[in-house]
Amino acid sequence: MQKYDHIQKEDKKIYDLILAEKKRQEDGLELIPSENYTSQAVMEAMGSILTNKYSEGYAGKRYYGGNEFVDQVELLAIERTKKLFGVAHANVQPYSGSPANLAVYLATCNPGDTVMGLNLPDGGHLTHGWKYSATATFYKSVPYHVKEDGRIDMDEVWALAKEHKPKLIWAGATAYPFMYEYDKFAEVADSVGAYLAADIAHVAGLIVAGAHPNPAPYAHIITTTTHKTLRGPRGGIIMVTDKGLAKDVDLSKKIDKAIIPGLQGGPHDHQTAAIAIALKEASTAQFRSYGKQIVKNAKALADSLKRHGLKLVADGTENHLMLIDLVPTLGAGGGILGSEVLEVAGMTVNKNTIPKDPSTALFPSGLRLGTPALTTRGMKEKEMKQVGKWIAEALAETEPYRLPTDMKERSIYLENFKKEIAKNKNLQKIRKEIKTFCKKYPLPR
Ligand code: DSN
Repeated sequence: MQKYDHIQKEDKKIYDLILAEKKRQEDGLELIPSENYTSQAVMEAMGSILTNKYSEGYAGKRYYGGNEFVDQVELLAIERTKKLFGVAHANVQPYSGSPANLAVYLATCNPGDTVMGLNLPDGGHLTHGWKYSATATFYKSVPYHVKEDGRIDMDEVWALAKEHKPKLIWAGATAYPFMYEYDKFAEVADSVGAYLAADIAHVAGLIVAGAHPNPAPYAHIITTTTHKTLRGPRGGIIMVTDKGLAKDVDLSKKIDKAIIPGLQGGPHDHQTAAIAIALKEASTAQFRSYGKQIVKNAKALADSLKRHGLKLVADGTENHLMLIDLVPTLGAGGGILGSEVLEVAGMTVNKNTIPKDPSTALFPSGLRLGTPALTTRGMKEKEMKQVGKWIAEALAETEPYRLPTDMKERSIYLENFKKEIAKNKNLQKIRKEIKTFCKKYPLPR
């Protein structure tokens, strides 16, 4: 395990906080579906001397000298991306997923052009045109939605695309328990002449493992973060497919220009090296079985939750994540109560809207959870049964509580609720059991 001797000498406060966070990650169950544990090799690259360098521009065309080695690092990351996802071009410089997506708008749209993406409360991402995001300030956002059964309403996507003639359509989400139907999105985008951008941030690792369809034959552009199921450092990648180049021969150049000079300055070379390492790791047979196990574990966890009486959006999952609908047990807005009790019991999830949520995005009625991080720790279906049981037992402790509808009452109520559950004996018992259980599943060494 990584040592932090120098930090200990230089800055004891930060050292103590890092160790406390390390303990938190070791002792608890990480169920946030967008989080994961990177390898030590990835972390070493993140802490390497590459962080000292400025490299504005691209390999062979930098604005600064001294980039002969950085060029090779970046070219390796690019080649590995192209091979792994079967794409024609890759830009590995986006600082993370949101700037990667914004660069796609810059490359394909003019301010005011119409774009379509999944509505945020329906599971979509901020950068797919949510009303408070820059992507809706500078572009005309026409969101599409999911149906009662939780699946994307493709009839609505067709109707909106025909009516509004978008320049860009996003396929992707952050809280969607189904596989993405890239082929169907391609039919719509092609029929109205729109660019189709697949945001695969959540499922990139599953795609590489063959546990989810690859959008490369259907989309013009693919974006991803590198730190979710792909298990790399925090970062982003934009890919251009053969189909993208067939639509617009200059698309790769437009994407590269949108990143620099359009949006960013110097790339984070230490991050690029760590991404390259993660891509190498992701090309192994071991990673393929990891990705497949994520999905098996998600199904096992969903089954366990249902057996213990919890309601799931879409009644389960086809990928790495699921959404618990708390309306039957906690009423509207119960997500905050659910996520707090789980936290006290040693399980980290995030409160999330559910389709047609009767409450708001700030006080949603569901919980989003997934299996990428637990699978990295080596847990399998058997362990998921136990995790589901703990989740149900912990959520049962919310029984006496209901979120007040009056907004003023809410903050005092939540304050008291947090004080009470912090002392809850049943939650403390689960936390202790989880801590013991976690010792058998160490973080990557
Ligand atoms: N914040 C990410 C997630 O949790 O899904 C999306 O960017």
